[in-house]
Amino acid sequence: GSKTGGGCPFHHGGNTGNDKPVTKWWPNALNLDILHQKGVRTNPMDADFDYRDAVSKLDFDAVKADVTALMTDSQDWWPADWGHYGGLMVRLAWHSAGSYRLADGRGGGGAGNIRFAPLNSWPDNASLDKARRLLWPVKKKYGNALSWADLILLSGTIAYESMGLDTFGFGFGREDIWGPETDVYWGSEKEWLAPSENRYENLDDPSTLENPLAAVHMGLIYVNPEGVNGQPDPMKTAAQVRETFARMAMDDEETAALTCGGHTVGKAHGNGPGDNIGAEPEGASVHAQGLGWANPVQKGKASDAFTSGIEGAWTSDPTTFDMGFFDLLFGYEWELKKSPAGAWQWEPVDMPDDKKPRNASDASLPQNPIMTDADMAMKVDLAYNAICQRFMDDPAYFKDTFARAWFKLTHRDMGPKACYIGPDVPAEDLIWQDPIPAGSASFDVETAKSAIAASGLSNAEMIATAWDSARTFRQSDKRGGANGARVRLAPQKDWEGNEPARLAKVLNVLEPIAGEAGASVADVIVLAGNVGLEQAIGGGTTVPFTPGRGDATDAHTDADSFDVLEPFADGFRNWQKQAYAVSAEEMMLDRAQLLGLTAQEMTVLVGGLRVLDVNHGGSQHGVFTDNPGKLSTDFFANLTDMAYSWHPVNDGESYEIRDRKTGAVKWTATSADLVFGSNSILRAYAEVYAQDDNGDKFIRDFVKTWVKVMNADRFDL
Ligand code: HEB
Repeated sequence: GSKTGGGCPFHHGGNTGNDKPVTKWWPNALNLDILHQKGVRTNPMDADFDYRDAVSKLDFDAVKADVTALMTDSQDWWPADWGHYGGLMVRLAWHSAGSYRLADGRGGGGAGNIRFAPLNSWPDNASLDKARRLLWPVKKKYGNALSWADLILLSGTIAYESMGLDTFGFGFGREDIWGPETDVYWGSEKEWLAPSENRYENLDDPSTLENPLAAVHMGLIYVNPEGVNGQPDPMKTAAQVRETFARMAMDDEETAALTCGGHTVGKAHGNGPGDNIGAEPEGASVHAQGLGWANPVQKGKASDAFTSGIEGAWTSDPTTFDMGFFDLLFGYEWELKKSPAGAWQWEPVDMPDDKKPRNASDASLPQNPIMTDADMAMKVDLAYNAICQRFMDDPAYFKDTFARAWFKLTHRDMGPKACYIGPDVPAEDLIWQDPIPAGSASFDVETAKSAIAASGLSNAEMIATAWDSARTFRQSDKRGGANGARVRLAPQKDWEGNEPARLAKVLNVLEPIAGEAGASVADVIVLAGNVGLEQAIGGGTTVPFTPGRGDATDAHTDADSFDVLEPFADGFRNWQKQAYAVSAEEMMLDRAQLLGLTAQEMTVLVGGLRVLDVNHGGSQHGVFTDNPGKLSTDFFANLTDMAYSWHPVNDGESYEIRDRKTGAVKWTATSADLVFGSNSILRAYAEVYAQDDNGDKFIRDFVKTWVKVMNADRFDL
């Protein structure tokens, strides 16, 4: 504000900065923003724009030719090392994909999130702003038909092809987002690269890294290249590499292939003190125009670039995909040195000049190659060493293993094969795609429905089973969901959240009905949920159903990688496996985000499911109705009724809803019930459904949201 009270009518930083969200005063209040990230108002595309449609019409050959040409079209404002951008583009694609973590499926390159904070400004992503700027002419030319997300991953793949690797294929189909993701937890540190102790219970035991994180420091994709907390020790680094790569679903062989194949090309940049490197993109001045890490001593030469502070290439010929990484790592002894920027790096003992890579700007200058601590880990760790020996014995095997691991890395969060578009989609089914055989879409739905209705199963049993089969879906990496009926298979059939005994009983009834009808079990599970729902609504309402789901078998199912889909809490069925540090309503919110629901949809589903009496284990918490089993607005009407008061019992473990006049306990609840009355936004939605005029709307909205969840994984439609 100004001293005079006149002056500029606009209050600096009023509501345009980032430090004062209006809710900052109440840091413990549930923040529903994660449910509303992809609003129509932030998306600049026309309402009828469909990216999958647009990209299918792309001139794929022309794009690939343009990206290939770009690799060797060095620009003066950021000259290419040895005249080839291959290494840089591979690193862009890898850092874009490498933020993926299996635990919640979040992160990864599937949405172009590296364009936005915090990823665009992570210290580990230095210089990748330049890589994206180099790609801009291609993005500009192909426009809406080529998303940034697709272009970024394509550029790394084409880079490899242009350096001599036969890649495994490429699928297009990644739709861009238009602002930072707010649902991804990257860690609680307030300082970049804060010491690793912050996120481990015990730094010597890498498995104690805080879940779901998959990097050892804030701002890093994986491990510290100089060693654990910057102290070189390849044995220790090996353990960290193993754990962080496992958290993105990579085993030892894939990890070794990726690391060795990754560093077969390109170089590390740290040819100088790096003292006065400018702010990262998000913190730089307006005139930096979105670029960061300005280098005041760069003299327009590739060899001046500063990124990690480590300096040098890994191989003798860093623009060719060859066996050079192994030749050098295993062919020489390596000793610890400091780079010109003062970073720890390993350099070879007594390497003849003719074996050395050349300076990135001057092909006449031999320069020592380097290994990071993580590269040395491939030699000193026994398991990685054995894998590398096999790769060296059989280069074709190495190339194939690398090509497959690269494909997995860059496609892991895209969902099933049905989501891939374009001429280079590999025909082979891969186990990590969670393949599902096609099911029949032509069976007689009405006959199947009659058989289900006559089966003797209760509405609650059918609704709960359908819900459980569908609720594993997560839009983050498009895994889980009702399709495939993996709820029949290990490990899911034994998850406590699925009430194994009830599940087995229901499946015993539904499986023969599916056989009889010529339908998949997956379809019949969902159909039975619909039948239960229709009976609970009454009055001839039909719940829309789209047949065509298939049944996966154990052979289609990588059981280990399904463990991460196990629900530890389900606010929709008012259950949690045990007491957690996180509140029931926070876990419900997180699950709603993964299901792709809005706050309104979460509200209508919870309120409806409560009165349908389908809580886990038959718990009566939140069943605020005198007519359990009938779909009604009672949950909302009673929650908002001042005839009752609300009381915590057992230290807030649960709540009692008492009649104000008599003091009698009318119902019980959890915080996942009462939050719909306490949180001002959820209360606003609860009031909508409690209103006398919205009974029909409630039924309509509930059915619509139910169908949305049942169909969330129907990428085939
Ligand atoms: Fe890497 C680079 C580390 C993995 C690919 N890397 C790099 C660097 C570093 C690293 C430090 C340098 C940067 C600058 O520029 O300075 N990595 C690392 C680690 C790890 C890795 C620690 C874990 C083990 N990578 C990786 C992978 C891949 C890669 C997996 C793929 C596949 N990188 C890469 C490339 C490069 C790098 C290509 C180069 C770039 C340029 O050239 O620019």
